[in-house]
Amino acid sequence: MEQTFIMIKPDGVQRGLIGDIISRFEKKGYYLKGMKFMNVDKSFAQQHYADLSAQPFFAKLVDYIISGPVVAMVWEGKDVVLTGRRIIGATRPWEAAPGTIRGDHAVEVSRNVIHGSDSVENGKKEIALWFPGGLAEWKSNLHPWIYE
Ligand code: DAT
Ligand code: MG
Repeated sequence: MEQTFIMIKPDGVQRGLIGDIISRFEKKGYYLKGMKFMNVDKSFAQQHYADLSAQPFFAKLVDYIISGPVVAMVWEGKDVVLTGRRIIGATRPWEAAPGTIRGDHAVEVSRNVIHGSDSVENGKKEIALWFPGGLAEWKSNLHPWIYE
């Protein structure tokens, strides 16, 4: 089973979307394996978005991520990386389909509410960065009702 790193960005927190977002992953049949409500500092945000450091919007992106608390999570399940990205919707909210998180709740690319890992490999890196202390271990009793 795959794991992905999901973060509700400061705008998602301020706008009261935490419950809605968690619900979508929970109801789908994925398992929450880690969750922290926290502020991140500048160097941590720069590390998380290191791949984008050459982009013209990098400084603005880092300032946005450190502008308030975020919800950092690890979700586990079959194909959760790609399917999680589909639940989140396109990076640019005007291209995100209705029914996706960004399609339903975001307008601007620079206020797009949520982050999700874009590959299994990057998911592993991000989980190691955000959850160095490890993850919760559990399995739902409903597992056989969700997975064959
Ligand atoms: P995603 O978050 O969908 O994986 P990404 O990794 O390409 O998208 O970019 C990371 C974040 O950077 C994205 O969620 C919002 C911000 N961003 C991307 N393109 C931007 C742009 N042209 N202007 C401002 N912010 C941008
Ligand atoms: Mg990305």
